[in-house]
Amino acid sequence: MTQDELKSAVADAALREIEPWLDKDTVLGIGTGSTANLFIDRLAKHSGYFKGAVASSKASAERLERHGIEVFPLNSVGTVPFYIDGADEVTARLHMIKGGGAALTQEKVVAACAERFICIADGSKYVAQLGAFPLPIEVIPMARSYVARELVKLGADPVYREGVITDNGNQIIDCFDFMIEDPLAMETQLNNIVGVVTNGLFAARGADVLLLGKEDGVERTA
Ligand code: ABF
Repeated sequence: MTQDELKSAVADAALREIEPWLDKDTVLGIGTGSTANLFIDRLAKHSGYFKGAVASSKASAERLERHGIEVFPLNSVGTVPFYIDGADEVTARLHMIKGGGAALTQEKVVAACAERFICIADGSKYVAQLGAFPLPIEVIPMARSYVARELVKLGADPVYREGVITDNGNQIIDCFDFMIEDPLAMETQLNNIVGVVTNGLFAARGADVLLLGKEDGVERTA
């Protein structure tokens, strides 16, 4: 199976997971990236069965709207029953690195407002330890150099993601060579650096359900 076929399989599985809970008042939290896009495309076929969505990026909001799915501001919705999104890396404890697509802050906010976070990922994203994928950090632009120096002190090799401006008008630093032994502790430590808006570790609020696409089918962990 190709990586795209594995992503399609988990998008289908996520739809099956939430289908019984959809009703005319349901507003879903929707993530960003190629796996989330496949889920959005499937969701479009069920658009009469739920109210709409909150999106974690402009790109996802546009894709939802193109499918005729109404997009609501998070502030008007409060909480969402499900947040469905991909990951760059995920562990057996359902901790993740996210933000390869630079949407980590809004992803973390919508995830925080979700009763259940369903992570959908192809098998290549499954790791024993987080960190081979460079950890993204969203920073306020004027703090970029300061934050980078602090990241070096923590053992990372920070690289400015040139040319990328987030939906919030900020910049991204990617931390290379930064294997993470304790994701919970590191998430807090990174949040404590002044100028950091969000870091891409999702451990304090990890996923509740992982749907992992493998050659022999979709593996569900909860
Ligand atoms: C989002 O999409 C991100 O947090 C992560 O960076 C990415 C996963 O990418 P893809 O689904 O394209 O593999 O969920």
